[in-house]
Amino acid sequence: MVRKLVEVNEFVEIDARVITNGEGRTINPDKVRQDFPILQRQVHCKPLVYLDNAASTQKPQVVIDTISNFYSQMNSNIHRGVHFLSQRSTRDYDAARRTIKDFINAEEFEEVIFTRGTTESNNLIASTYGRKFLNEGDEVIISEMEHHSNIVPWQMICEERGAKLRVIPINDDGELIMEEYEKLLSEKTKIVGIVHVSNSLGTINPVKEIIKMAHDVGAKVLVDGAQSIQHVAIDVQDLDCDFFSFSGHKIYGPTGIGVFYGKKELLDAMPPYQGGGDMIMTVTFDQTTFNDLPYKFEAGTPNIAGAIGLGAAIEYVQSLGLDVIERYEHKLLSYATEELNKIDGFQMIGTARKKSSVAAFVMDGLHPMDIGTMLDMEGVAIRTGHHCTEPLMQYFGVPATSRASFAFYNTLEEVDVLVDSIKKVQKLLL
Ligand code: 7TS
Repeated sequence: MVRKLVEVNEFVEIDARVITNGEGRTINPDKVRQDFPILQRQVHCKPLVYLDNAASTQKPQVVIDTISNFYSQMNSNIHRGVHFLSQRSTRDYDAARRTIKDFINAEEFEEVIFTRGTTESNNLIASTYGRKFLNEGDEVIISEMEHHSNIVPWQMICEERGAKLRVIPINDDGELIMEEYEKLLSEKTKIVGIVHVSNSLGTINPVKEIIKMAHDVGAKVLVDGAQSIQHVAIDVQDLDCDFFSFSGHKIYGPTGIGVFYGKKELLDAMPPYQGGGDMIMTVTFDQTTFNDLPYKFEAGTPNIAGAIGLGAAIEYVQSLGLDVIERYEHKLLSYATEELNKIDGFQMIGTARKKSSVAAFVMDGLHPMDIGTMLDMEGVAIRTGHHCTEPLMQYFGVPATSRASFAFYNTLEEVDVLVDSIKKVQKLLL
């Protein structure tokens, strides 16, 4: 039964499973699951329990339909034709950029650049901003919990430019040691690259504070938002980040499309990433002048259907509301943490006070690969391995973990299936 709601943004649990906020926005898992066709399927004759959302999320019907409609009704290249289809696809491509601008609260349309994903975004920033502004003796700070895509591009550019890579250490709960970060900062620091939410631990880092501290020494900050964009409301102006990167496929959109946000004055000062069509104003054999933002960074035919599909995904998320999503997922994670911790021999890797949607663990006497393979036979999809964070695995002294990662379409009952399946594996293998 729905209780009377008094205050806007007050959260109310209608029953054990459904959450609504003061504006009447509701996450009812039974209802939202209907939007995702793949969630209705079976795997190995068992209902699919999809808990690999940190790797990639499933797509709602509206995203599938948007992509299908693009190819069946609108397909054409953008920015190049006077004909109807080209103008329509250009309009929708730009509309998707506007949707993203509003979603992350960028000041300008031109500050949202389409890429292939977070990996390409991070590489783009290192290769353009890094190559132009890093010099011998400068320093780049990253953290011990970065994804390889926010380590390797910086390692490569530091080597090329004679700069030094410094690393913020973490504690045993998987939280950044902020005092150590403060000690690393100096006038030599030019760039800080920091993950917002760790894909391997779920830790939510205090990015606003990190950014403020970096700015105090004159450094610029890239926030890797691959794991935050789908879970936490992002306001790039409030964060005051210089760059923010994310992938479409982690926020219920298509693969092969992503975004890099940058402050306009920095984008203007940066050289292009790739040369080719669309990124130029004029070309002669002597000289090329570059196009305006955002096109300066979008050489060649982009992933038009992907961008439009991502716009649809973000509109879908907005229609649900990130505040209720966040609240619902918090409830799932708390329940999962409580129930998993009751299993003998279970050890959570990543016990930060502020966490989002990730339960990574090791089990006494069981290899993560065996856990993942046997859970799969129960229809439960989790991820096992180093999750592209090898230095983090080295810190915890494990070669790999098992990781269940949640989305708003997961249910408390699916957490029960996960827990029961792990116990079954123990019974069979120990
Ligand atoms: N940064 C973080 C924090 C990530 O979690 C990932 C992907 C990336 C960057 C790279 O994103 P991509 O879309 O360019 O590949 N993380 C994962 C994961 O945890 N399991 O599979 C991919």
